[in-house]
Amino acid sequence: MALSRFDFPAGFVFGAATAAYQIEGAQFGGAGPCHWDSFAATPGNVVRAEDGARACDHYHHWPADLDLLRAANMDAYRFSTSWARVMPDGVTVNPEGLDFYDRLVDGMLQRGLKPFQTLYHWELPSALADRGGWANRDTCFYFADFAETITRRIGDRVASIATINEPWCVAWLSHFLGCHAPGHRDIRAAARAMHHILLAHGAATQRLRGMGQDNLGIVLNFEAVEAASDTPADQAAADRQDGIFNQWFIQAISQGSYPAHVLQGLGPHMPADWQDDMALISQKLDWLGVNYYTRNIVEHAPASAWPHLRSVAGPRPKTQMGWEIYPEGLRATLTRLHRDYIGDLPIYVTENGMANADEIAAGEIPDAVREAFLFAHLQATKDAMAKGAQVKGFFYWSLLDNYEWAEGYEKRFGLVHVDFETLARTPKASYHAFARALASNA
Ligand code: IFM
Repeated sequence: MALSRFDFPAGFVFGAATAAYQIEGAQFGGAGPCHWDSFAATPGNVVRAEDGARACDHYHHWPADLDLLRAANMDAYRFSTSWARVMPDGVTVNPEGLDFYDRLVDGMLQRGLKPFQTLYHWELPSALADRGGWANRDTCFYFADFAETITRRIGDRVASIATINEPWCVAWLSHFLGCHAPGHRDIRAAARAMHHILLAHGAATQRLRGMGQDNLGIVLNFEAVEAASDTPADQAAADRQDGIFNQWFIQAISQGSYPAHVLQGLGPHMPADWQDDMALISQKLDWLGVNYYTRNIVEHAPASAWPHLRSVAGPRPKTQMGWEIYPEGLRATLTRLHRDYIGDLPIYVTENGMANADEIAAGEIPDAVREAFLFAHLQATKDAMAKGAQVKGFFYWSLLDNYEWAEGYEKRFGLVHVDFETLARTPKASYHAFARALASNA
């Protein structure tokens, strides 16, 4: 039998997540250009060169979108506030941007939804990208200014604030692998971004604490890393991947250090005196956000440069992204964090979901595969809680089909289908199943 909210402790928070650039429509409301606009405008970076100019036009459809959350019996909405909307050149305030988030937060409260805000979900203003973006230390302190500005406007009404969404994507995926904006493939830029994104988190957290703001956290992504074989070479490759993806950020935040086996590769490229920043990076947090999607099976790649590794496909069914469906990895991630890093610090599963090639048939979208995915991961969350992990909430990614970054609009993660021509929203079968599970008489 499917789980319901009554299988979780009273007060456990259920919701869905989105991010500004992926849904709002960057052309509206005086938002400035961000590095995703220029990345998408460069041939070969994004499927069909699509960008977030219109996206789901949530900028104008937000009341109906919030109604969808409420009608699904959700308790909370995880959203992000775009830096480029609030400060189009990274430093100068756009009053229209502040007004938009003010209305949005009030709209959540009017519907009984707790606002879970994320400050940085990847819209780096182009003016700051021009000055080196996350490879430039100054960006961290401009970010703290942005954090202060938006918090002065809506901080009195949000339930929680996350500084950064998925530092691994901001730093490694975007500066080493070159898959996301700004599309660099450069180990020196990557090492700097790996450190500066954490410094930005630290600087913003310190600033917000100084203003008396509480319930501050960060959202990290984790994957279930496994070695392709038990050879020492493959085991060591898996260890390096685990170090870069899973250990680097949480070890810095919880212990004030970086994993030694990752520093072997990144050390020569790190910014000067990085050790001096570790106290700021590892200051107290109120909660940790965990995004989990899949397993990554890794083998040694002898002919390539450090970190000498590549991924191989796993045997399980895959999502539309090609990501292997592996719910037990979520249980293992949550229990590992509790056991090895954060003890009883509250955890929220801030993202978990799957892309599927959904199609409408007679007004219905029978995405049984997503329903099974969702409930398997809720069960994995519950299993981790039984082992002591202090999980306090779960957010499905995503409320709406949206702009899936380098994949454009092709990959559909939503509980709600979006027709990108007409912008019509149609709840899928998984939306209805989640709504039933969250009903107070479920
Ligand atoms: O769409 C993204 C989101 O922006 C960050 N986490 C992963 C999702 C799926 O790729």
